Amino acid sequence: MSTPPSSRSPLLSAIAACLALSFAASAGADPSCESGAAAAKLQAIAGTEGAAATAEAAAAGRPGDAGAGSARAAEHAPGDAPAAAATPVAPEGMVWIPGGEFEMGALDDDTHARPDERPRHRVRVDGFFMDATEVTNRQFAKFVEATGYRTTAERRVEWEQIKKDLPEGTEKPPDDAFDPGALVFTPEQSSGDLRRNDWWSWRKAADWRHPRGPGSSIEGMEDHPVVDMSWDDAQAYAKWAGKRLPTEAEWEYAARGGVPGKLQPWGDEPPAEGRPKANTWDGVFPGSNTKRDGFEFTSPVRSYPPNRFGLHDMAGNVWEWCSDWYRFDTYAMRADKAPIVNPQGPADSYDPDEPHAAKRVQRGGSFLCSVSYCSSYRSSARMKTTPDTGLSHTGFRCARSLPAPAVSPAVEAGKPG
Ligand SMILES: [Ca+2]
Repeated sequence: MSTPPSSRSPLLSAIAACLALSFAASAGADPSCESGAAAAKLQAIAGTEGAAATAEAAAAGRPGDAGAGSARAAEHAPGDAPAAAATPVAPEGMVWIPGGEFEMGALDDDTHARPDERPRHRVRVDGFFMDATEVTNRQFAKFVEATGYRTTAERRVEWEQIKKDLPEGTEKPPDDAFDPGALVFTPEQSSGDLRRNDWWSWRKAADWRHPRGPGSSIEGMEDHPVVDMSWDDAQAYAKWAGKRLPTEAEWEYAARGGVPGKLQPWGDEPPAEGRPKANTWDGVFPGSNTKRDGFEFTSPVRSYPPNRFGLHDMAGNVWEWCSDWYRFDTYAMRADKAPIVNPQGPADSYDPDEPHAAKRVQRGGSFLCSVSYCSSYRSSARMKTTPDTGLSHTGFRCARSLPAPAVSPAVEAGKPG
């Protein structure tokens, strides 16, 4: 059974390391493999305007079994609803996700689920388009080439932005602590103590082109997901591409692929059994990786079979940003209002683990998720991270709504046909 990861934001971690700070909120917390979230913050500091970064831990959940009986019976196969309508033609690289209703959140007998994944509740989403894969280095490079965009990790961190996520009275670190950079996964430097979340290192000049820091590159990795993405970076790309980030509800609905009551997008079989189904951490995290799934770090998108909606890597590879603010009690607030229709997330953010930091939701887990630790490749697992945080296991994919129905000028003006 995994404990709730409560990773400190990367930026905060870096500052803490620099100042030998010890944040009470993080003490004793079990940073998940994704605690890279902490690293994310560092990155965030380095870059984005505005947001204070913090990254966190993920939660895992299993849609599952327990109330499974009733849950399964109650759920509509996604796709049922709009099935009668013609399937819209998806833009290149996207698939149509038919609207429907589903049970969002962890199943009753999910022993890995964290409190923020409950209670499970009914949600309805309209149909939408979703990228079949995570956004790749090739795709992101086109965006940067066209716009000259500089990512959060490529910008110097602004103290005024980061300090609002820190305990009051925190001293300003030396100037060089604000140089551009990002948190990089460095398992070789970890003590192996899962409570310490010490497998992330702040590397100056680490960014999406240099995911492992200076000297590394993405040459030959054009079809891998772009990483070190802050929420702000993801938003900028989506806007340029004429798309948007998916809501958290859309994301989970899409990940389940229209199959209710399953733990992961591919079903209930553990990732370590049967043929490889996703890029997760094989072995004992973070000390050894058997590469059973073929990869130690990121993998080219489409390396594993898609789910029933045609979506790849909805579990593992890289974490994916959603548009929603994160609150630990989002589901609790919905409990008596089901079914919730097209939820956009709460109006603000609150994470008891880091109450100063406003965070956005991430989903899907990454290549760092192991069954022995965070198991966030499960479809109900939630992660929370400050929007200016990007880590070497964090990327995104985009969604798009159907265009608004065309309205005849005559009708709009109230004129007779
Ligand atoms: Ca993913």
